[in-house]
Amino acid sequence: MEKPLYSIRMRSSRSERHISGAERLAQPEGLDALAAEMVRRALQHDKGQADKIVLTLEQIDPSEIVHLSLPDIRTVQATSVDQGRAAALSLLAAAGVNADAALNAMDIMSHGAAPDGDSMRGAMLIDANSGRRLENDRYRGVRVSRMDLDSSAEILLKNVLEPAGLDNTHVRDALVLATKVMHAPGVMAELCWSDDPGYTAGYVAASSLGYVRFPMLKPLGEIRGGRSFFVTPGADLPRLVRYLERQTVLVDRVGRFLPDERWPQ
Ligand code: WAQ
Ligand code: MG
Repeated sequence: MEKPLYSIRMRSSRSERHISGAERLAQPEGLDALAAEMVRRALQHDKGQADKIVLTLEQIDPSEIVHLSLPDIRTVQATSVDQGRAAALSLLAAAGVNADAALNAMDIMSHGAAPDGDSMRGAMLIDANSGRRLENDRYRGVRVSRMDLDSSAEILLKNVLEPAGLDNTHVRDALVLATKVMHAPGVMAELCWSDDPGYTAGYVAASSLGYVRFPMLKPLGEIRGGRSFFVTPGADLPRLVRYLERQTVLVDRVGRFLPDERWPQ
């Protein structure tokens, strides 16, 4: 008999404002340590100390797990935020996203994608041709959940990231989320940058490109961040959202870590 597996999720807020979230998978004996780590993260966040922390733990059916490999990790060193964003747009176009749709999504993210001008709690869904927003709730968006690395991939990834000075939860969590998203039925590409004021990096991910990091995709101190999932026109949206929110994904292999690239080339 396989050991049971649990999904553990955290979301934290202050005065009803979203601060942070996290999602992991673990066997029962690993849950208390993960819960403690999540509570610590929520209390020490760059965006302020949470006054409400919600933890959800749910057992998962082990027969429903999909196993995936991490993509190749690339880093594009641009000379400024504007150059980084220009490089990100050119990669999104290379992945098949309409140029106006990509530019519009980037513009919405930089102004705060929620109706009140704040960051959303989850991701926007953007039609990759028309640029139309498809998510039902523009405050929440779609939150990707039920994904993690298995213990051997965890160690392999650490060995890859540590020498590059990138062994932190931002990179780890973003890689796992991007891996799940790039295998989603109907997602062409993803654009992301953090909403944490002290973390300026972001990425473009697509199965044709890998995970392409940009160390400076927003100015230091900026709290507006977000995610855009560019959706293939005609995709089955309920099926896509169900996959993103509910399909259990365990990442059990790592990809390559490629040398830095420069932009402009
Ligand atoms: N599902 C969907 N959207 C999410 C999720 C999720 N589980 N978690 C966060 N978001 C959205 C939400 O709008 C946040 O405001 C935004 O993404 C940013 O979240 O290689 O740290 O957790 O150096 O702040 C990327 C670069 C870091 C890492 C991303 O995102 C690297 C990051 P954060
Ligand atoms: Mg954040």
